[in-house]
Amino acid sequence: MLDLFLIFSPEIVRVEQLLLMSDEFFPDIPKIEFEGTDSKNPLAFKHYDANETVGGKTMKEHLRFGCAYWHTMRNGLADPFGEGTAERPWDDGSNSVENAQKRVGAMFEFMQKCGIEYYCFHDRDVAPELEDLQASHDAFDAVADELEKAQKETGIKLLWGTACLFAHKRYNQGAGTSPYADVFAYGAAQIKKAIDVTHRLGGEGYVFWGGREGYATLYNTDIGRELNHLAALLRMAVDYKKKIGFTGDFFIEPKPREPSTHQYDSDSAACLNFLREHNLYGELKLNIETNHATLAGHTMMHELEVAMAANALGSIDANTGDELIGWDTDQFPTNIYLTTQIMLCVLRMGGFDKGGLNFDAKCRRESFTTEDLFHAHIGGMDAFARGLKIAHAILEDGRLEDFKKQRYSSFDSGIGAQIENGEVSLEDLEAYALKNGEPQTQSGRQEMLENLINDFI
Ligand code: XUL
Ligand code: CO
Repeated sequence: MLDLFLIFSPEIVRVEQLLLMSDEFFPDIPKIEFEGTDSKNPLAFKHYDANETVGGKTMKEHLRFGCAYWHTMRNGLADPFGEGTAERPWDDGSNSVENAQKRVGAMFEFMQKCGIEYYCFHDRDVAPELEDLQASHDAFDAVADELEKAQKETGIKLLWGTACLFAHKRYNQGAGTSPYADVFAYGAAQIKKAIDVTHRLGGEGYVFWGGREGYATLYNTDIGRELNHLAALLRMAVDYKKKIGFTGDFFIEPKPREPSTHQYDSDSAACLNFLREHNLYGELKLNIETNHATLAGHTMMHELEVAMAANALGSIDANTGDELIGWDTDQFPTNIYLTTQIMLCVLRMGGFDKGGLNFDAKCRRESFTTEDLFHAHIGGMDAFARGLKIAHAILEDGRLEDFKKQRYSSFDSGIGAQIENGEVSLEDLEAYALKNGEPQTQSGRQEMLENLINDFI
């Protein structure tokens, strides 16, 4: 179900009576404060206290929340069966640079009021695509001037930028994997410009998500050639990054399908294999999104653990999907088990370096007011604050990690250590097994460990 295709043609409902001659875009909403668990105020944090310390770091340092420009500013909340419903009074619905520049004010006021310190964008969410590439580049620069000013005024930083290589009709058969070399070149030009602007704005990272880097039918597709092209594009981007001295991280974002029938970066394992095969391992880390994991038939924890095992977890697109609907619903994360599992991974990794928790999430079509944007982000931030505290408590307690360590302890010494160190052959192990007799195993204690997690929730 093509959700994203609608994101970039927002049908913003104009509510004329709400148009205010004021600098404030959200005049009725105060700055969101932490009020604690006794508070009944829906516009307050109950758990997220930015400066509260958890295990030697403040919550905001641990969580590094990011706000997605495309959902917060550009998503009209249309669905495949109906037009957009979102009330965004500041938006005149036009494709003008002035309208794009005005949105910057709304975005930054929103983030300031929520206490969100990072944001993420696609080139085409912040600035319009105009009649030709040069005009689009110029529009992007003009909006970047506003973004730069707003960043300076507020201290809000860019978590990552990216290029939208999936919405325009030229990318109908892909960008880096398009069978048309001129489309490949156009996509490369857009990436170059988006890296330039991300660099200029001090971005911590840059994301590659290829919604159309895959196929709809194999009858017309040369997979080997397409993958080589995609790798060539990423290699050029890596070279360019080094050339201009951009020190942010590059992230690749797995998703199995939607809008493509099959997307090459389908899950963590496929991305890692692709990076290794094309000598790009180490140059790009992974940006893992919960709803994409679900679509891939994995849990979020699975995707994170696979990335972490390869030392390649970079950042997280924090959202969730509706298990019944079955497409990328990009909902705000409110499930405490989910946020606990995510934060267990993040803490065990030693925290984010340049990544963060970007809310790649939108309000439901039914939740069309500007106030709903606040409820949605407050809920996500509180859910992650709880996940952080719970995960920290579980790790402090130590029983979960000790159990896992103990489970593998036969590899810490003796024959196990020799196996891990590559010191034994099949013949050696045959001799060992003949002598050793039938091996013993112990319970995996899944239910006990699930109960242990519940004790902390
Ligand atoms: C699409 C998606 C994208 C990427 C950036 O499902 O997640 O918004 O995060 O292109
Ligand atoms: Co995403």
